[in-house]
Amino acid sequence: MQWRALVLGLVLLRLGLHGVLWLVFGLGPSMGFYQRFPLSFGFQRLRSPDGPASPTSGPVGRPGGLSGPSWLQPPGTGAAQSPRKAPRRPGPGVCGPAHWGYVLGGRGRGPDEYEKRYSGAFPPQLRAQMRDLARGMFVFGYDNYMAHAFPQDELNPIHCRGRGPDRGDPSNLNINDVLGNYSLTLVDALDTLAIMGNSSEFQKAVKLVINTVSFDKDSTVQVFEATIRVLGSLLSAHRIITDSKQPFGDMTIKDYDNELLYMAHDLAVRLLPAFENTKTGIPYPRVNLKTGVPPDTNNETCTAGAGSLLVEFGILSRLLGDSTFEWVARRAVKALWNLRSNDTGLLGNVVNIQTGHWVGKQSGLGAGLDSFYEYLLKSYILFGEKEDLEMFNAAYQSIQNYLRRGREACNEGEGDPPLYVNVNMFSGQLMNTWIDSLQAFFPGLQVLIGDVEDAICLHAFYYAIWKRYGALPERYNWQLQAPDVLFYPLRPELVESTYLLYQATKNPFYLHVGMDILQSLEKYTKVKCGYATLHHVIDKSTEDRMESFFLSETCKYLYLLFDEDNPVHKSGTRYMFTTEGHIVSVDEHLRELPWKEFFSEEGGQDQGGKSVHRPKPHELKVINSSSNCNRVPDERRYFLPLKSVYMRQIDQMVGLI
Ligand code: DMJ
Repeated sequence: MQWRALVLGLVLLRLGLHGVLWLVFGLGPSMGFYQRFPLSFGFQRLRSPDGPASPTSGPVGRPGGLSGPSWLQPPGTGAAQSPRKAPRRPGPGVCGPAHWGYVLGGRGRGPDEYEKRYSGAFPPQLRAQMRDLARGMFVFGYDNYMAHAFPQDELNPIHCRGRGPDRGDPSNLNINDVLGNYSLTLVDALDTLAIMGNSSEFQKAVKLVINTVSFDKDSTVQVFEATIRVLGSLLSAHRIITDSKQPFGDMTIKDYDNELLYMAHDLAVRLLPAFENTKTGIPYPRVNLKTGVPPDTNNETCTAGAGSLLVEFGILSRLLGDSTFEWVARRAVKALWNLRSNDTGLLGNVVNIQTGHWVGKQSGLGAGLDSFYEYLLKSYILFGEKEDLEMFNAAYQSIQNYLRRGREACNEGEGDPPLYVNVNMFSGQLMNTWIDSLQAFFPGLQVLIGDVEDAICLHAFYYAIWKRYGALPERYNWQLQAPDVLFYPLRPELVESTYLLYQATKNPFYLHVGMDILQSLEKYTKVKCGYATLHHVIDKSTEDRMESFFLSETCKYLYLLFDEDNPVHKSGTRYMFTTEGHIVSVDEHLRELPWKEFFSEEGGQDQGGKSVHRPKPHELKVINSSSNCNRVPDERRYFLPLKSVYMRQIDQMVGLI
């Protein structure tokens, strides 16, 4: 007994020490550490109890002893029955410089040295230099897209050509899900132009979009991708144009007549067939913009794809005074929510939209689930619907209970630093030993709910991986200490979290992180006509693709990180970022339910006896504070009647909200 206790004590001590060393090695954005600590990065390669560390494919069983990192251990014995205790929370002020000296320096190193290096001032000239570098990065990518690729969807930055849907191979979903033959990169980049204060290019781009982009295309796209990249961008730009305060400079468009809003409506109506003929209310993953759901379509969708439409659809509904879009998006969220496990409260990553059967039982924070969680919270922030917050809170608790492994607090106690792993949604058992680069968005979401302490830790883990490769591999195996999937398509998630953590802490450490990321992007991904996907994060070979989110998110967050005085940061303005990084101002206007009044009247009167004009179902009513927004021309190409099936269902919605 005594022997066991002694061995256990020694192992715990070693793991605790390991954790400190990991933080020290993983976090330092500049040279110096390796001389002082002649050990390799992070944890040693860990072995499973029966031999070499197991590969990623296939479930990894619970090890028999303490031979693996604590991330292998379920949160309690019999995971589904033993939720993790609520994490300890730091007291106020713990995230200030002293805290940072502590984290960066590790116990016993004394905070001063590290505070000096990372928490000291980031000189204003350097900040301006980095801001200009980020702007230059955007401009180089954008100008090359306009010169070599527009009106196609994407830029092939190595061969300086455009790229559209892969018509020759409809099964090439990697391309066809996203590229709809609608000048995707231009549309997705609109609000970045505004945020960078480039009013002439913003105005030019908006006019180009109005005059040249059409959704009447024989393109089968993913509903989610079209929503977040295109619909979201159109709505964001529309709000920027019609904002009476014009904080980014003059972004108004002469004779603007809500064209972007009508385009958003047109696109959304073309996406609506995805919500028809589904027994659960969970939408089909893909639609053809001309013909609706393809006859041979798949009945399986990922949770994030089906359940992260509420922000864009809700904004559209509230701007138009037409509840249809919000209703279908909300119905999808609720249908998914009702399918969560009774034991763990977790959702899986792939579901059959007709049977409600979970095809993918993996629960995690990355691919397939990421923005589902994000939009529960962001819908609440935007629309103030309490049920969204309740769902988010319950989901967050389940995540803490079953996905979070490692020590309880970021900064103290024994064991490995916290990590969120992939588990079986029903049992809570570990399913594999990788995390993906999409999960790096999560610290940013934690900032929004005030769990800054935990956000700091998870962000640090991802930054440690970035430092090792100068990029984030698509999947990283934390047990093997090696990438499982090697490409990096210029994703924004780590930059996004870095930016939000900087806003929350104002700690210059995050400026150093941003500078490091910016410099590696310049070094490894810049090619002749733009920035290229890294095919292999180790040998740094590239692929000829620049995804649209590079301009709409990666460059935007980098720029905002260094642009302290940007209008987005001014007090009095409150902006929220959609999952594609598009800004939406959070204001009371979006918390109104225009259709409440619409549905409350029978025979022309509302509940208070006021007479109300009840529009016909096909009448497009624009609700907008700006003066030129109430004129709705009769013959618009974007004018499409609502399908009666939605009108019938809308009555039920009144009861829901
Ligand atoms: C973007 O399209 C969005 O951020 C989305 O939520 C996740 N994937 C990409 C970026 O990686």
